[in-house]
Amino acid sequence: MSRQRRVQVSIAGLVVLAASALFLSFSRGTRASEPPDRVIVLTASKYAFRASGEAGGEGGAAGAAGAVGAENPPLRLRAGERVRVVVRNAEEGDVEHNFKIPGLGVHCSKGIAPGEEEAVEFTVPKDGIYTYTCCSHPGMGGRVEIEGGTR
Ligand SMILES: [Cu+2]
Repeated sequence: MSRQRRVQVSIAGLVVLAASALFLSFSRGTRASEPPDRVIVLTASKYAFRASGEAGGEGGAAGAAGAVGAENPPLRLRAGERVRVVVRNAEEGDVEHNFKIPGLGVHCSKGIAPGEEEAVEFTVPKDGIYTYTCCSHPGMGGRVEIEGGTR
């Protein structure tokens, strides 16, 4: 092996090492973000939210995963849990929706176009009654209730 060839081989080795280090740091970063305790899918159509997933509570949001429940159901959550809400826009017309929970750090983002979705995450506080709404259509939305809360 000539000296030049050896230099080329070690450069290739360095590139591979750097690439794997980069890959490892990325995958570690992904693992570090903990999965939420609960995932709720809110589907917006006909100017109302409907829930599927583990939104909890009888008479509230859909009990069984995948079932579609009442319009603008209360979201019954447990104090301290990490919740991910996926908001899907299923309007047939050209209507954008949006999502916020004042008081829980979930602010309006850009509009969600029909066929698109957006996810938000928050940690449920110890108590309180909050409301979720569409930012553009205040009539869309319901209560966020905290089980085991002090009020
Ligand atoms: Cu809306």
